[in-house]
Amino acid sequence: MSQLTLLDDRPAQVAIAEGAWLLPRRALSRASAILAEIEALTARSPFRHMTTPGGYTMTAGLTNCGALGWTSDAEGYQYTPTDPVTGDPWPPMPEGLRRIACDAAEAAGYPGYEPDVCLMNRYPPGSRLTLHQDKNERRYDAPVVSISLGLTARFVFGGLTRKAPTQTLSLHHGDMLVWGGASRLAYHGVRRVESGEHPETGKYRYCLTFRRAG
Ligand code: MD3
Ligand code: FE
Repeated sequence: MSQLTLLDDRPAQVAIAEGAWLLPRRALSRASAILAEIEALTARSPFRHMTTPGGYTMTAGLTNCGALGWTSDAEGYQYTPTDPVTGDPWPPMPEGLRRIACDAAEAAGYPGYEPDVCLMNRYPPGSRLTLHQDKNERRYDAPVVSISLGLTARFVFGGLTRKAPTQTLSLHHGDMLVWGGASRLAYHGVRRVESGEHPETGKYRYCLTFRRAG
């Protein structure tokens, strides 16, 4: 089941791990507005395929908005105030997006969230994100908040070591995750996205992840 409509009987908030929540459909009613924001933001800082320090090219296209943006190249991973492709500052984080992230964080028990990064991922069919930790941020007391749009993905998460057992979860159009507390440094990844056609995003899956990096 990859298209959920009338069959979606998931509750509004599901505990996934310690400090981690799935908020099914939370951004669904604002999905087209969010996609329009992505369109405008990527006209300024386009999606690009970054290189990893290991010499691989990432299969997902990435870009950012906010005061800082996550980048990867042969030298390593870092947060920078400017887009290395354009030389300009990353586009500011739109207030509407920031509000959606902060409201979700608050609903999951993290009031006062102040994200300074929105990392945007675009997954074409066949792309994936191997198991990793998000640990390039300066501090880990703030949660990571995500909005999934378009094609459904199987999200994999484990524990605090690479070999801890993993679980898998489907992320559908409009679903949000709030990932903090004891699970903030959990290993996680995204399985190969299967080809499909979504009425709002065509052949792509998008994921916006909000972080406090600075
Ligand atoms: C942080 N993105 O961009 S959503 C990433 O669906 C990333 O595109 C995935 O992992 C995606 O780094 C996952 C955000 C997320 C989910 C779980 C986490 C971030 C997390 C668990 C621990 C720490
Ligand atoms: Fe991650």
